[in-house]
This record gives sequence, C-alpha cells and structure tokens, in this order.
Amino acid sequence: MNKPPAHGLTPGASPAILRLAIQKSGRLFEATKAMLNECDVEFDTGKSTLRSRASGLPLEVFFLRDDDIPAYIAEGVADAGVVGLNALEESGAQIAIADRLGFGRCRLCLAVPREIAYQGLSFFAGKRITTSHPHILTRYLRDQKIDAHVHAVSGSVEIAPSIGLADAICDLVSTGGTLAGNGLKEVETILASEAVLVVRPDLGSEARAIVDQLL
Ligand code: PRT
Ligand code: ZN
Repeated sequence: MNKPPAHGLTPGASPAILRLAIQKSGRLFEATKAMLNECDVEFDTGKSTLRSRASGLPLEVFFLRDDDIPAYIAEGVADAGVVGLNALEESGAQIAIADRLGFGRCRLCLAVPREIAYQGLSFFAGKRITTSHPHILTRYLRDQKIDAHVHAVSGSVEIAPSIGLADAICDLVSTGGTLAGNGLKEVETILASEAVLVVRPDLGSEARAIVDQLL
C-alpha cells in the first residue's frame, strides 16, 4: 500500500496551500522560523525575500511587518499568521487564535517616572500618556473610567517623559531594562502577551487540515 503523504491531505484533492504570514525580521522572526523548522517546514529567507514556498507542508510563507499581519488575515490575503497577542489586540481584527505559542512573551504596562509616589490608577486622570498601543490603552482607560490624554507614537516610547512629551507611558516590557534605563518604573500591567497562531475565520477545510498538521 502507498504511504499517505506527509501532510495528511486527501490524495487527489486539488492541491491546497496555506498562506502563512510571519514577521519579516524582528523579535518574533527567529523563534517563528525555529518552530516551523521543528515541524519539518523549511523555507528560503533573505533580505529581499517577501514570499517563499515551503517544503514539508503545503505552505507559502509571506514575510511582513508584524503590525500588518492581523489585517492581511482579516482581509483574506493570508490564511494564517504568527503575531504577538498585543499586535492582534491593537489591530482590533476579528480573527481567531488557534494556539498560544509560548515565545515572544512580554507585557504591556503603564510606567511612570521613578520618583512618582504612585498610589493607584487615579494618578493617570488628566495625564498625558504616550504609547505605541493607543487602541488597547484607550479601551483600558475607558473600562477603568480614567479620563487621560492618549498620545500615539510608533517607537522610542520610553523617551517621552524625559523630554516633556508625556507624564507616563504605556509600552511593552520584557526584562524591564529599558524602563530602568530611562528613569521609569512599571506600575500597572494591561496585557500579558506572547506570540499566537491566528487563522482566518472562514478558512476552508483543506487549509484547516494544514493548520491542524501544524498544530
Ligand atoms: O518591523 P516590525 O514592525 O515587524 O517589528 P517591530 O519593531 O514593530 O516589533 P519587534 O520586532 O520589536 O517586536 C515584535 C513583537 O515581539 C512585539 O509585538 C511583541 O509581541 C514581542 N515582544 C516581546 C516585544 C518585546 N518582547 C519587547 N521587549 N516587543 C517589543 N519589545 C520592546 C519594547 O517596546 C521596549 O522598547 O523592547 C523594549 C523593552 O524591553 P526590555 O527587555 O528592556 O523590557
Ligand atoms: Zn511592528
């Protein structure tokens, strides 16, 4: 008897390909690649490679900015992706989490200058808070009934208080070294994050079978 194909899909069925979006470079790239390699999925990477047909499973890998991945999946341009829970929540995209992947762990925190005698969330009333996650922060402040000014930036968040741009920040923290180096201290955790595998809500059965193989 013939051995079934490694990907476990019905032989003879029209060849399905799962379009998987991963971060092109950055903190999630290496661990995502290592995870796929562990599943015997190999693919080319290179500075100018933006898509690559993988071997081992019927996958086409798209290399994207992490922030763009949820929208590409929600729009049906990609079928699945690996992204930080923070980026997924910030995007507001309505896509399902198929698995939590256990790497890329960090937390989205509120932090204030070290010398502040912080006594609770009421500190933030009327304050200016700089963040790269304005949607998550705005929702959190609304839920906590705190009226503050949210100032969105795309990077170097931690500099804001020292240059007089803000009274506090809301940013991702892993070791805490960046906060400490900028005279800040963490006072509230808004979201515990890690990399997640996300999938399109309307994934067809063949593409779903490939996701199941990956899982
Ligand atoms: O180019 P692209 O847009 O794809 O990448 P990016 O620069 O937006 O993101 P990248 O690669 O920095 O992070 C990708 C994902 O990694 C994030 O969305 C998180 O899910 C996750 N992650 C885990 C982190 C961190 N840890 C982290 N420490 N993302 C960012 N940081 C930054 C943080 O913003 C702060 O500036 O690291 C600094 C704090 O680190 P510590 O160790 O000093 O606390
Ligand atoms: Zn990004």
